[in-house]
Amino acid sequence: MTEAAIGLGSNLGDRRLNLETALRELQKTGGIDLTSISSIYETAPWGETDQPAFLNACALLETELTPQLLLERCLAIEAGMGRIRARRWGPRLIDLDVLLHGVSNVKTSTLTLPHPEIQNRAFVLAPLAELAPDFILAGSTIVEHLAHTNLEGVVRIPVALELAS
Ligand code: PH2
Ligand code: MG
Ligand code: MG
Repeated sequence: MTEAAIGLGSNLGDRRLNLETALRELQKTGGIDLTSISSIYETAPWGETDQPAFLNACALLETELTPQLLLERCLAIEAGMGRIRARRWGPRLIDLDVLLHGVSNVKTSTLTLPHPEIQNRAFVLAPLAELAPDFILAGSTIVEHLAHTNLEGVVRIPVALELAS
């Protein structure tokens, strides 16, 4: 079993329900055991700023799946929930990004691990710092990266994600 981290985001529809549905789908997957879920953060859109605010969160899981199979499962959950891929960085019902898979370093045409943008994105660092504060990425821990990040527009929501259906 390998510990992996997933980043979740939604800025269309019932955003919290979308995050919860995706987490339930992950949990139902053979070879995946969710172990912890971060707080939810409401975050200003990054990249393309003319779109609704996101809810972001992170989850840790224990998995028997390879990085590629975990990615494929995430993409299948997104598609099953009705995500339509329109613009890069545009609005989305659900986005599931594989952030970390143990200490794997992967670089294929479809997947790079660790996710190359973790340390540049406050909406990933804030939730991930709750779950993996001491994980070292590019020579610094997640909390150290977070300390050097502008947290403007990143607000922790004091309501936990609910997995029970
Ligand atoms: N995801 C994007 C583009 N911009 N901005 C925020 N705040 N949160 C996201 O999850 C996000 C984004 C593309 O995946
Ligand atoms: Mg993303
Ligand atoms: Mg994605």
